Amino acid sequence: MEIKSILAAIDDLAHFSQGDRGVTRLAFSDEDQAARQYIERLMGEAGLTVRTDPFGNLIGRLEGTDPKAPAVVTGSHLDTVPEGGKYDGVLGVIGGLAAVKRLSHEGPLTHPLEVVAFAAEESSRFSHATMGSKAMTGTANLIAWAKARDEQGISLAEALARRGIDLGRVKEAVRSRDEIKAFLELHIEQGPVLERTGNKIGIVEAIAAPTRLKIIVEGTAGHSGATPMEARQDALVSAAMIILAVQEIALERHHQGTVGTVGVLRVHPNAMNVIPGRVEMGVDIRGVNHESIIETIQDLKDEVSSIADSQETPVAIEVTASETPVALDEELIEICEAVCRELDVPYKFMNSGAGHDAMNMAAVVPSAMILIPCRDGLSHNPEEYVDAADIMQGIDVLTEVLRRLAQ
Ligand code: HGY
Ligand code: MN
Ligand code: MN
Repeated sequence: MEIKSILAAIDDLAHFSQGDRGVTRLAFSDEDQAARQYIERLMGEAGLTVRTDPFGNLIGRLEGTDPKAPAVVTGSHLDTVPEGGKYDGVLGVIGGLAAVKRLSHEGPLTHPLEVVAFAAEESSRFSHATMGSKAMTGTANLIAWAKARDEQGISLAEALARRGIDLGRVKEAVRSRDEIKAFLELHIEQGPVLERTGNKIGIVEAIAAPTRLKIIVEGTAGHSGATPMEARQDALVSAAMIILAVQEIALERHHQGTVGTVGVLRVHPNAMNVIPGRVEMGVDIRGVNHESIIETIQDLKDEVSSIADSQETPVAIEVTASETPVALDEELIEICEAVCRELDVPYKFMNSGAGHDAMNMAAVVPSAMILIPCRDGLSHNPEEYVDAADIMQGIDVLTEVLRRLAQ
């Protein structure tokens, strides 16, 4: 029975993970490689021809009756955040494959169908998000990628070389816009809206894009016991004030859909008896209202400089990513809506707070996203969970939309 094999595949993939809490399958890790090989096998068994592009994107293809017709593409990613869930990204790859398999049993459609497992969608390892789809759409930041290193100091180039991929050839992964007719991504919502409103499908109108900052606070390391309180430049105290400022400033703009998070905090030398001399923070600001994001960043810069002055701890701010929110394709959105209506599936138009490969694909080809609810809106968390019935409903809608686009 189809749902059984889909759930089994999701569970199998969850075993390709490091550690014992949730799923940890970082980009180009051994676990990621094992997951890709697993998907490659499933694609082959489904009768797709499989290739890996010059950046490591895995592409399964089912020919149509017209070999010159542009492909209708679906897919998502297999890599995860540390201690993440087992559905983020995986649902779009397994669900996309299930949809194409269903269509393959009905006989060939005009357009070829493709299922893509994009490489390195999560920024967790190399601090750059959605790298595979950026490589495919020619929007890779090659200068920044050449400098990218993970926590262990392994460069992106080395990590790729271990997989037989040459970073110097990433440009060869670019696909021309006439190769692809449309891109559709099935994904879990990663937030609480669908569950709260009792809808089963989210039709995405716009995808929030991240603006990311690296903030470095320079204090003065000192003896925690012998240094009087009034004689300190404690970098972590300043950092704590900045963290609260991020929250307050983002809360003021919450009504515009802007959110702010400090997800990375590195304290040096991180010793109990040393006043922190230096702190590095990673700040993630998201939203679909570009104006609001710009104002949020400006307010934060003003607040940081006054904290730096009052605490006598100089602060440097580096913008490490500044992507613009993306509106998805109106025609595809209409098709998704028509299919939901015909299948009598309760749906809601919404924005995606999370970033996705569809953001980059939308720059080149008509793209759309359909979301399914996740329990309590939890994601990037070992407790991430979606109902089997919701998975099947998402695949039903995806299959029907793909059919209409490919026939
Ligand atoms: O960070 C994100 O939005 C997603 O997990 N790629
Ligand atoms: Mn994610
Ligand atoms: Mn994802």
